[in-house]
Amino acid sequence: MNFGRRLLALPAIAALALTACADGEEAEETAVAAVDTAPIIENARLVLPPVSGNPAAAYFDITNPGEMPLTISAVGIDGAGRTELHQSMEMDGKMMMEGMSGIDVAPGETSSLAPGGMHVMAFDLDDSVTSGSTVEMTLTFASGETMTAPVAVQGAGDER
Ligand SMILES: [Cu+2]
Repeated sequence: MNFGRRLLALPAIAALALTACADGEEAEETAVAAVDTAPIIENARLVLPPVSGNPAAAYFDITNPGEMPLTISAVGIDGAGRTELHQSMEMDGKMMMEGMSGIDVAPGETSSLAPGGMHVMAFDLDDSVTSGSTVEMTLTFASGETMTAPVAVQGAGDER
């Protein structure tokens, strides 16, 4: 019977897969730490546009409890045809938006996407995305890892 041996072998394989891109001696520690250092998403909301057909904006706070910098490279939102990461800024007295290639979250820090600042612009919203509903967003990190979080859908006039 080598059933028991097989069970013991599984964690070792998992650790190898997780640490494929970590270097050398700290590899095993990194794998263990990864379990406790998943980013924390809070306050996620998608604010519908005042005019139907215009893009919506999603905001959230993300905390990085880990010891390595995190970079969000994309945020997908269920029910949106496509999304872009934007940064709002004032230019010549007008609010403008510019595309961002990624959003950094330093170790131990929280980055906030909020009105007037960074946001996820959601285009081509499905009619099923209505105020009071919940949609799922999927964050993709520069490392290639992904995570999902629920997003509360709010009407244009609701408090952000
Ligand atoms: Cu925008």
